Amino acid sequence: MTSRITCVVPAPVEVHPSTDSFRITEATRVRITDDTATVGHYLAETLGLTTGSTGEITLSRQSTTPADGYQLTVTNTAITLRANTETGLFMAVQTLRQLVSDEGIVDGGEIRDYPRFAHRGAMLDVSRHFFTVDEVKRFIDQIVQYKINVLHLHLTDDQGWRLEITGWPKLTTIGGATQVGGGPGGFYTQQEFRELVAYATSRHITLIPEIDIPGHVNAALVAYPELTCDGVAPPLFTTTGTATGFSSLCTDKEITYQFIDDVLREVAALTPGPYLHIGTDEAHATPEEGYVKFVRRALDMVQRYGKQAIGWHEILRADPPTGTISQFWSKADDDPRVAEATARGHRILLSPANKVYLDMKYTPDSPIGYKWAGYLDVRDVYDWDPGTYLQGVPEEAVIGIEAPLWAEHVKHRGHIDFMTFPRLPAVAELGWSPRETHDWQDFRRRLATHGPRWTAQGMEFYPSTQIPWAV
Ligand code: TNX
Repeated sequence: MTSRITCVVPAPVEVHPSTDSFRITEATRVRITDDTATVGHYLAETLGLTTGSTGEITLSRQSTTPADGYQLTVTNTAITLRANTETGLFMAVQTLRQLVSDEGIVDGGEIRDYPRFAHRGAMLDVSRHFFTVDEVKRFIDQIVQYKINVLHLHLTDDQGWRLEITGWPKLTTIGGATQVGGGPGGFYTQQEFRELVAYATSRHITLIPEIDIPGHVNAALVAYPELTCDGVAPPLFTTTGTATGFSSLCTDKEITYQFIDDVLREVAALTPGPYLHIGTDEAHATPEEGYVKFVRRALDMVQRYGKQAIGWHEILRADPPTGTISQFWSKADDDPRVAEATARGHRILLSPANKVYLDMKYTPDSPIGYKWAGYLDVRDVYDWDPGTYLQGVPEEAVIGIEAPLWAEHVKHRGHIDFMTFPRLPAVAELGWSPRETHDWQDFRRRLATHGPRWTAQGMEFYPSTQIPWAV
């Protein structure tokens, strides 16, 4: 059998297998020091081991390792994880987990590794169908195994408003009361949201909250009809289907700006991370002049509350300041406005729908999903280069890559598993691994060995016929 050290996903920068191997037993201990304690305890918990002031598994801080990078060495007698930062050590732990067999054998060798892009994200839409705090935590624990370091939560949309805002309680009591198909919906209290943020932080995940404005706001308008131009509350929106872009905040009313100021202030205060996502996509029901005025005022607020704004790439219509990040989601691989913006110093986050939309069907036979951006089997997701993909956009302008899981069709955690795995590991490899390691045949071979792990973790992944799954 090939060594597990040659099967790591995402592919490390350097892998040097050896003939050594380390056997983990009940007596194996994780050696903890002051500056490695947090990750050391996480490692021990993950592998079911104890910690101590001595031990065969050692974590240490080493300033010469690149940020978020690490070095991992496995010999017959010791396992050593070295990194400059806690995040780097956490990444080393994720690699180590992939090297351990069911019997506790760790294949020997040495790995040196660091990421290609800083931002390696997944997005979960909790508006179209609501997912509980525990379901989101489960998702976090799945995605960190592939060195994903950003979780973008799409918290509001036409179908439901999912985060408590203290000054505007009906947003959640009314606007959070249902979902696609008419089920009971739900929302996070601020206390629950803080718990989620803390959990994400403990997993070295930056959480990006998205409040989608000025469109995609039907749930808010049902709760507060004064935010519409005619003052009339629309009905709750529970239909399954592709309708988007039909709702808008009234950009001519001052109360709209009081509203978003309160919302953005509270969300900023709940979020330790640097980013606030303000949506801005598909605002087809917002007149152009109102859209531009609205987006600029919203951007001022985000800045006032100490955050950096992200918007879907339509945000460039409002000519935002260059610090604003545009999340590119369309199907075309050229967009002159995006290219022009990057020439002026804008940075881009790549989420091309025809490459990384996790809500697309794999094949015509897939039981759930859309197909408007095409069928996306594993190879479609894997075989492209974020550094050269968008015409006129240089790699330096790309902060990274993010795979959105829109949830019109995603009803429960089994659906989350099915749509996310095995595609997200392909996205993770595009975001982490050096381009020189890119090789579909080798990726298939490595990924094939991960199926049994997912099964053991209770994940209902899609067994794509493109992958020669190990059993
Ligand atoms: C487009 S991508 C949307 C979402 C839908 C998704 C379905 C984007 C910014 N907007 O509102 O859920 O397509 O695939």
